[in-house]
Amino acid sequence: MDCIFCKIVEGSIPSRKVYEDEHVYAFEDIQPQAPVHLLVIPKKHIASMNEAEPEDAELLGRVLLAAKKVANDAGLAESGYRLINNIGKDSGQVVFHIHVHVLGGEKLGALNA
Ligand code: DGP
Repeated sequence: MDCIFCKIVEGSIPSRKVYEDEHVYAFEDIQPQAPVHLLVIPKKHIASMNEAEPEDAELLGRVLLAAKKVANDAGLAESGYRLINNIGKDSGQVVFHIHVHVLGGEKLGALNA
């Protein structure tokens, strides 16, 4: 499987891990768009939310709860933060393995900037 995020999960591409459990992996984005910019991914390869199936419901819930945890661990609970999931080319998705961006640490711009 030629997927950079699968390779990050395996450890064959290095990453700055902030959280890991049996199903979920979270790490720092290599091109941060905010003072805190983390990525939270399921270990299972799913290309995008548009390929997610009903049997992935629990896993996707785990990804969102892990996003909350890493945001809180980064000190963002009080100031707030944004979770983003890009789907397909008009959204700007470039890595086709589901990932939730966790952005915060400053006042964020308009959603459709
Ligand atoms: P998206 O546009 O939603 O597909 O975001 C992909 C993000 O992944 C982008 O913010 C940069 C990040 N990224 C791409 N390659 C790597 C990598 O090898 N390591 C890390 N840590 N982040 C990466």
